[in-house]
Amino acid sequence: LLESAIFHDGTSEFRDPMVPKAGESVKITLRTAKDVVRSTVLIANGKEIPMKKLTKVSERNKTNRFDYFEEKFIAIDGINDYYFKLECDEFTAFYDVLGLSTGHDSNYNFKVTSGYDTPDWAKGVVMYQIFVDRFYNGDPSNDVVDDEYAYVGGHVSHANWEDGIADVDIRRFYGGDLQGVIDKLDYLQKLGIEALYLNPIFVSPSNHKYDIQDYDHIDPHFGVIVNDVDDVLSEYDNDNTHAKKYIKRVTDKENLEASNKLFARLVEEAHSRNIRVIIDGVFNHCGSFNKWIDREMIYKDAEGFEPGAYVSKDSPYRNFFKFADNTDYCRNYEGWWGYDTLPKLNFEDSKELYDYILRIGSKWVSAPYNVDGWRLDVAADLGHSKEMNHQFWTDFRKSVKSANKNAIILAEHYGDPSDWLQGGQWDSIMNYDAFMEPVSWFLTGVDKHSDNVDMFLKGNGKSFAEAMKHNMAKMQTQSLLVSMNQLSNHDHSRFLTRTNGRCGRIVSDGMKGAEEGVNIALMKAAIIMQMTWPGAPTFYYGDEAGLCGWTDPDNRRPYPWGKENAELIDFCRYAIYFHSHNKALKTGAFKMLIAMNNVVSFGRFEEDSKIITLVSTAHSDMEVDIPVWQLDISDDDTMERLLYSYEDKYNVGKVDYNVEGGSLHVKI
Ligand code: ARE
Ligand code: CA
Repeated sequence: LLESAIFHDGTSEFRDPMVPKAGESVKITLRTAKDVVRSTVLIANGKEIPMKKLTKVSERNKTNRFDYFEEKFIAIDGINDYYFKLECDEFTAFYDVLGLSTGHDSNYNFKVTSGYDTPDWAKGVVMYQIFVDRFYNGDPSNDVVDDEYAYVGGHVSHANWEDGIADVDIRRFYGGDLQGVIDKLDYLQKLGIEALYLNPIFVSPSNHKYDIQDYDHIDPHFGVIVNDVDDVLSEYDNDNTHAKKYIKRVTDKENLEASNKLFARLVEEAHSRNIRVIIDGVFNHCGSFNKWIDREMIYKDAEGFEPGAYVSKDSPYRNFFKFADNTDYCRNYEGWWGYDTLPKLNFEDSKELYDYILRIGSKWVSAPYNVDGWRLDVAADLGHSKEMNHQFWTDFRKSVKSANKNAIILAEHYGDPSDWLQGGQWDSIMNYDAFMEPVSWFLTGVDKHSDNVDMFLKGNGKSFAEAMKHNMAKMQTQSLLVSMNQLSNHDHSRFLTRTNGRCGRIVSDGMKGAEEGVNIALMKAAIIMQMTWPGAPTFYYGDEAGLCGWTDPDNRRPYPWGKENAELIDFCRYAIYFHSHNKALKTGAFKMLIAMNNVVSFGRFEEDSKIITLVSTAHSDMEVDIPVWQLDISDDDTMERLLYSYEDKYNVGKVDYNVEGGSLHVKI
């Protein structure tokens, strides 16, 4: 009983303020089962503080099943940690982020770092990720043309949107651009999107733009081309010696200025619809086309440019990189994961580079661009040492937040992020471990790459709940509430494809079948979990329209305009609507209610807003009793059904349920 009733987390009803300043007093509330616990002690920052039991029946104890204990502690500078000791008649127990136990491990203290808050707008915000080249072509005049330049040993070319495939050839461009995003803002607003996350948009030769050529400018192929020349490579030019068109396009001042202006307009138009915009920050490495290294010798003969680090050992940018030997034209430099198109930046040896990137960090979140934050690429890789890495992110945060205190900093990170989430560095992460992966295993039995299938994990509610509990414990509440919760993105297979329960990657002979045997009901269940789980639910463009795809590059197919799954889009719109209109789904507390084979149920709650999610992966009907009393829902309450995913049907508020004996009886 105690185990089901006990509750505390870092949300505002249980910790006030949620994030204290140093020296401020923090009120901690602990809920236990009625008349089970004799006394409780709050152990905060090593000090034992006996807690007061509240005597008057409060609004949040309608069921009269709980006791509430309260006490305050004074926040120290830095990390505050705390847990609870409970004295019961027959035993002593402890309560921490993992729950109730008889032996407490200090790794699992509740934690809150003084002053380490995350932007309120980002808590539970509904985001939409756009891979710009593949979203919508709003301006054909800026499209990359056939043979405009050479990239990784071949010529670039223009692809046909109607083909609908993501060509294995990464030199193919579909022509999507910023004007296309502006043109589709109506669609996104109607869908209910509250923030956009754009994959890289700065000048770069690839369609993904993770190899940045110029951090100060939007790529004119995504922006505006005012000045152009008519010239393309001949069949035999496999370097960029004659790439006049490309060079003109990406270095012409007017092109660059017009492109930056268009981006400022995009952000302005998004803001006028209450849609935020965050962009991709790739700072671990730049691209080999960057004037700093200029391996393609794009800038070599252009006016007003210093020689790049590849062109000359005396280049002013030489120490922006690490070279194996001290010669001109040295191909031997460090690249990210060995890719020579992604030369690793050397923050250790160049203060100039360090300051340059910090300036970029603040530039784009300031006027006239006013971007609302950064997604940081391979953030844990940056620098050559741990010390440099943490130092850089500490300074980066200062630079960004002092320019725009509401900007968010979300890092791409695989594995345990806690070293960066203790305050002063990132706000949160792209949430693989405490969202994408467990949800994928539970619903589909397939991992996020579509590389492994494990039918033991499919429908294994227990292992789902355990994985979630441990991984969520690595984030403070204010980080968790802004974590980017995705089902798919540009590095992984699309969720809808994973519902086919199969492995597969694009291989040289072409792997087919990304849409064979997919299961829309599972996709909808996933969307419901995403919309009700703590964090910022983030769609990957096209997922809402039924787009399929194996991992990179097949996950980057052009958006299927005119061929969307309209019913799925409609479903997403409802799901987003409920998310946005129930405060509990943005900032509420989270409690797991059922975790057993095939069935998972959890609740979110805050004041009067209480949402229960029930998911079953079973192939037959079953009846489930959900212990909703754990959210203080009483037998006098009627619960309204909001969304239903089974067999492509959903309805809104049409079914009411009665609560009996503290449980909600549901046939699913
Ligand atoms: C492309 C092709 C490759 C090809 C290469 C060379 O996809 O197959 O070999 O080109 O021509 C960007 C592009 C990619 C591109 C890559 C290199 O988007 O399309 O590859 O640049 O040119 C790990 C990292 C993680 C990283 C992923 C991709 O930890 O940081 O791998 N993600 C970011 C971006 C990428 C981007 C880069 C990094 C480079 O989001 O889009 O790639 O800037 C497990 C592991 C993870 C691993 C993950 C992903 O879960 O735990 O460590 O992530 O798998 O596969
Ligand atoms: Ca275009």
